Amino acid sequence: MSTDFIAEIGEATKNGDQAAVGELTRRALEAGLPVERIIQEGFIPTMAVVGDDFGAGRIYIPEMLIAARAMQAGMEVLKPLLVGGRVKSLAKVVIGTVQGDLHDIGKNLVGMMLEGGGAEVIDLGVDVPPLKFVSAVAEHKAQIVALSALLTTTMPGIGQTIKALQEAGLRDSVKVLVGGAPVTEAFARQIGADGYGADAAAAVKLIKSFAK
Ligand code: B1M
Repeated sequence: MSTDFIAEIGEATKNGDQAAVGELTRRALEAGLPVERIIQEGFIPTMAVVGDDFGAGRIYIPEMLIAARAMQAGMEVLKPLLVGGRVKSLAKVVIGTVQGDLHDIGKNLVGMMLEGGGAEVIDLGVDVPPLKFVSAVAEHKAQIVALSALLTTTMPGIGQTIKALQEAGLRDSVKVLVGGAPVTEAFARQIGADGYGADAAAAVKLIKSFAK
């Protein structure tokens, strides 16, 4: 029975049926499926298929966008369970998708999981210029900056943000965590980040180690 929910959530996400995704996600939770399974087995592989279909020219941007919106409808249902209700903040984290990049699903998931892990998250959204990250770090006295990039063409925005933090004299007071599909551990090291998260769970683990 539980496998059917996962398959149905995947199918409805791929078809961009927001109402069905929301409803199926709610029903899957009621049936006892863990949140992590719904994300890891339902949403993420579906978006990978959507990406492959786009890459192969089988679908176009509108279809990719409606699938993303459908996944977001499901994530809205899961959000209260991911975020929980912490009182004491583990760390203040400024998060955003770098300049030129409009992808936000992975970044939102990382943000939600970080909140769930006890961090206070200041989300700057998408297409965030380096200086906006710098101002937010200064304003909120954040201990961590989390930078997401989904395009190979926007990955340099990560390095530019690190440079802007250096120029503002803030680099030593923050840890920089980076991630996103094209980002690798080697790239993170090369541009001088403090950590690389392959997925949202890895990002939370790293933040916890930074906060120690
Ligand atoms: Co775009 N897109 N897209 N897209 N899109 C990709 C990324 C792509 C791989 C598709 C493909 O061609 N196969 C490709 C990039 C190729 C490349 O550069 N390597 C691509 C392209 C080319 C484009 C456009 C350029 C298309 C065009 O216009 N010709 C365009 C660019 C727009 C822009 O940003 N300026 C574009 C547009 C879009 C939409 C707007 C239609 C939509 C985004 C909607 C939205 O986000 N609100 C979209 C989508 C949906 C995708 C795919 C299909 C799915 C992305 C996603 O949400 N995945 C994607 C294909 C793919 O990734 N397989 C694709 C689910 C999400 C949970 O995973 O974001 O990877 P992800 O996050 C993961 C990890 O990466 C990690 O944790 C998450 C999982 O736990 N993670 C972090 C992410 N950030 C992290 C930060 C961390 C740590 C971990 O620490 C800070």
